[in-house]
Amino acid sequence: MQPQGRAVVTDQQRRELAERGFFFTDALFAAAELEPTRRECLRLYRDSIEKIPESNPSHRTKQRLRPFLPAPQDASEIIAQFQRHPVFQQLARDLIGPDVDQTWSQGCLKLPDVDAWTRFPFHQDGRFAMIDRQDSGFSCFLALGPLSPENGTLHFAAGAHRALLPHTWDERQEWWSCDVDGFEVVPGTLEPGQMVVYRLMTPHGSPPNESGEIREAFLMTFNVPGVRLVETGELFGDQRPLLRGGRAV
Ligand SMILES: O=C(O)CCC(=O)C(=O)O
Repeated sequence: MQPQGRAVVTDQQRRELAERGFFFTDALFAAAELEPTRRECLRLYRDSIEKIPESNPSHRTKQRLRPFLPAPQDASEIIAQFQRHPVFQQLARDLIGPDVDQTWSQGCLKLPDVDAWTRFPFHQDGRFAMIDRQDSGFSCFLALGPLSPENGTLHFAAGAHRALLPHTWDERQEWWSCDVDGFEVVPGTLEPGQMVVYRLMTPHGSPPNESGEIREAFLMTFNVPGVRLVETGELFGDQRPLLRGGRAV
C-alpha cells in the first residue's frame, strides 16, 4: 500500500475543470517512466494487426492507421503497473475521492495520415458509453511523445461539458460526431509526460496526423466504483480498483 501524497491538482486547475471541462498539467512523468509504456503500445499495435484476418482488408487498413488498443493492461504487465503510477493515484484522490476504479484505458497511437482516416470527429465519450456517473469521472490524455495539431493531437471544446450535445453517426469514420461551433476549441499541444485532464462529457476530437511520425499518446479514465450503463444496468468498463479508503489497492 502506498501512502497518500500531496495534492497535484491546483485550485486554478480545479476551477478550469469545473468551468471549461479540462485542464493542462505540467510534465508529471519522466521520460524514463514513459518509455516502457511507449514501447509496449507499439508492440500491442503490431500484435493487433497480426490478429486481423487478411480476409478483412478494410478492418486491417483502419487498425493500421488509427489503431483501437483498449484494455492494454490485459496484454502488458508493464502497462498494468504504469496505470497505478502515484500521479494517477493522486489525481484520482484529488478529483474523485478515497474510492476509485480505473474504468477505461487505451493506447492512442495515430499513424501518418492516408485519406483523412486518422481524423476523429468531435464527440463526447458520454455518447459512446451512457453511464450513470458521468459527472464524477475524468480522463487523462497523456503525451508519450510530443503532441501537436500537426501530428493530430486531441482538441478540446471549452465550456461544453455540462450536457449531452446532439450527435450524428459518421459512417465513414464509424464514430459519433457532434458540432462544436461557437465553443472555444483548444489543441492539446503537449510535451512528453504532460496531460490534458478532462470530463467524460467534454467534447474532443482530432485532425489527421499530417506529420511523418506516429502520434504517441495514452488514455486513462477513472471514476467511482460500480459505474453502470444506464440502458442495461450492467457494470461498465475495466472496473479495476485503484484506490480504496484513499490507499492504492
Ligand atoms: O486518438 C484520438 O485522437 C481520439 C481518441 C478519442 O477521442 C477517443 O477514443 O475517445
